[in-house]
Amino acid sequence: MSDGILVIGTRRYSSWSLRGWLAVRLAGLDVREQVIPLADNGETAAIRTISPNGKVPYLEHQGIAVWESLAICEYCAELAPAGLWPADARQRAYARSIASEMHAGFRALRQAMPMNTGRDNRPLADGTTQGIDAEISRIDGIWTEARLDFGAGGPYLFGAAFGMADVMFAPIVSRFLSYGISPSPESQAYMTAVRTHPLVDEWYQKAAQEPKEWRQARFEELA
Ligand SMILES: N[C@@H](CCC(=O)N[C@@H](CS)C(=O)NCC(=O)O)C(=O)O
Repeated sequence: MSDGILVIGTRRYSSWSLRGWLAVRLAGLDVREQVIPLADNGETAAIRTISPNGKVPYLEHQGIAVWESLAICEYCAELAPAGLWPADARQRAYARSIASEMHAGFRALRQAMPMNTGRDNRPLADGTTQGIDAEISRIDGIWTEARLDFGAGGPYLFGAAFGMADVMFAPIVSRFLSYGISPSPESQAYMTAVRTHPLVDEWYQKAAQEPKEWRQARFEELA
């Protein structure tokens, strides 16, 4: 018997689900997974009956309910045997700040470039706006600064450990790869490290196995 359930949406598109799933897997929680195909209109009825905010990811672990990806990250980090936030206070503050910045922001980019794990290196036909470019530049700045200041021990934002800040930015890496965004050399190396992380790769493989009927024209036909 498992300790609960993690409810996620279509892996191909659900960027927030990817964050929750990575956090749960990194913490090693023994929960079963329920994948609910996302509805075309962004209001999936089945999710609304399960999750208090009507969204995925939604976690129930040992009778405790947690929703909102960042809250799930914090819950998992509390339970993780090795720290999923950096041990150093200054680095931890930076990691939490950028994770919160991600959770609350980058709306123009997220709207224009929805996650689609099946799209590879194909820029938007209409190009990007100033607003999107500013967000790309800020993300590139965050990754570059973290890598240069804190990342010496390994390929991730804070070195060897793939932690919660990486979890929060993993779907952005996916978008940059899908839409052919080329940031700084430091950021590009970081993107490769995230994409090839075993858990991220597992997510991509499972996404590729999802039924074709779950695909949505609004994402697939985005030029
Ligand atoms: N702020 C939420 C956002 C979650 C979210 O928007 N999830 C989307 C899927 S990626 C969702 O459940 N949308 C409702 C739907 O498609 O029915 C979080 O951090 O978890």
